[in-house]
Amino acid sequence: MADSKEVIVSVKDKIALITINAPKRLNALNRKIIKELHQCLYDLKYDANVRVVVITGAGEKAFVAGADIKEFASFSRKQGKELAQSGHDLLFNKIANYSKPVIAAVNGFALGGGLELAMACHMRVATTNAKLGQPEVSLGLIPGYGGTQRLTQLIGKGKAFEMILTGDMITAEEGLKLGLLNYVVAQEELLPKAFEIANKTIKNSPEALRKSIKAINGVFGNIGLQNEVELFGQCFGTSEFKEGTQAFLEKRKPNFD
Ligand code: DAK
Repeated sequence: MADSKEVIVSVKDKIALITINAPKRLNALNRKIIKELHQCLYDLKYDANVRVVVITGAGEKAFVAGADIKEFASFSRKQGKELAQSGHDLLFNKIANYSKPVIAAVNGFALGGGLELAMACHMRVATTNAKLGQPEVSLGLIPGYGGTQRLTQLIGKGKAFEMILTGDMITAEEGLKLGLLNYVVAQEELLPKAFEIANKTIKNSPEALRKSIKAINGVFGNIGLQNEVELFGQCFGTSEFKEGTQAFLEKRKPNFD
């Protein structure tokens, strides 16, 4: 099984716990982490001792505060599109279509690619201090890992427009009301609650679970995701993307006038 410094896996009582372990940069996703997560999920898929997967972030501040802005700030339009596609293929669609239930245990900020990761999971439990948002427009980008599609599917068009176009974060309580989160609990209850749900699925037929996931996903097509990849790629190479990412790195507000 792939175990490394930035992605840690432990298995107990048929539940695999994957921890993204880069708390100094709030568990921001870079290419290395995406690859490691992909490898873990691949291994766990064929591990007969594992019936359900829980994904969380290290520390008490963030689940994942987005894709690693330092890494993607220099990407070209071509790289942006290619990497959006490979991110979908390697991780986000893999999770959404995984043959075993996947639960996100959201322990703090879930922003941009972090919220997209949580939304690719089949269920989400969060701590009371969690903050959820798609702030990509402040960087001159659109959500590129399925956010325009999965957020709209989960909370409806009106609220998805509001979250994506304002880039505002919402609280865990609001996320619960909108149906973006399944449960909100205190920090110390996060993993116990995720494991409680996991255990409820474990007692059921694995084949029926696999087919249920497939059937539910069948409600939604893939055309929207393809469209998102194309539009996301177009954002790279624009002067607004340069300004947005530069402003973040320089710790100032962007100027899109
Ligand atoms: N990337 C890189 N570093 C990050 C980061 C991120 N997304 N988020 C936080 N950090 C780093 C900070 O730079 C800081 O590092 P140092 O300055 O200490 O070296 C450290 O984590 C602690 O963060 P703060 O000092 O900012 O902590 P605060 O409590 O003051 O603020 C915050 C917490 C979560 C509100 C703030 O860190 C923040 O606004 N973070 C950025 C949120 C954000 O905009 N996330 C990115 C959304 S865009 C792609 C596909 C998809 C995407 C991109 C590319 N391709 C296929 C190419 C998706 C894009 C996104 O996710």
